[in-house]
Amino acid sequence: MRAVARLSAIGLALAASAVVVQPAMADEPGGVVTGSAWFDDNGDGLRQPGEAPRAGYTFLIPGLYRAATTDANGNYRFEDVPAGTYVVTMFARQYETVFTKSGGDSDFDQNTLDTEKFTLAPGGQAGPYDAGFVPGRFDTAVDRVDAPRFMHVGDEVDVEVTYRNKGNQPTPLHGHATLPEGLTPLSANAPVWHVDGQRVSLSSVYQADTYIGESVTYTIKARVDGPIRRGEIVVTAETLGAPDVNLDNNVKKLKVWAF
Ligand SMILES: [Ca+2]
Ligand SMILES: [Ca+2]
Repeated sequence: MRAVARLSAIGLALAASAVVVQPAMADEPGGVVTGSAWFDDNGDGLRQPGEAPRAGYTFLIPGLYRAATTDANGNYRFEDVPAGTYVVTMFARQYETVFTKSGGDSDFDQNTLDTEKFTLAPGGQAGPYDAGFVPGRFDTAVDRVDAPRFMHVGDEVDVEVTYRNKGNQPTPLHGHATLPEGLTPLSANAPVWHVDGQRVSLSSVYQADTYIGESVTYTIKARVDGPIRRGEIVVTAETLGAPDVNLDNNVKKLKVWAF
């Protein structure tokens, strides 16, 4: 399992801006980059007849600091683009509508939100880089809670919590773990964590995303301060700023004993 925090779209746009843009010579003609946006009704990554264009979607070429918005027919167009190597990406991160799967008619990666890199010759043409959209679906889950089931007073133990991104877009992973009386949380290895009594908040750092299907595991260090009889470790997953479409996988519990 990879537990990787990645930059958000904004971070990616800034990182991509480090790509060197060859300035056009005065007599070099500019190039054109085109594409379109549509709504992928059946979510198959292919554009069937009847799947409607999307107007008003704005795309960005990060190294150029230039944006283009789709017209009523769903088409966007960058003109006078100097020769160079680029990607096209979303201008601003969206959550309500996200990219459909790529590899068919949609050229934008669901996780990086970028097209593949392409090189534009002087006066050249690139594209069309087409973007299919589907409704955004946030689904974070508690995949696993692990700790010694039988502990001894005085032990220091690890409580491992694994969260997984089961939605259709990159997202930070957050949650809480509440330990039973007798098991005192000391610290956690999450990028952002906080202990409040028996409750530990766990979070990937602000705007760090976990890719679709990926998981992160956080380890809580705890000390057994007293006997525990059928105590429960309760772990919850939470989304930030968007409803989770499946709440059934947001809680996991583990029974523990200490003597
Ligand atoms: Ca389709
Ligand atoms: Ca969920």
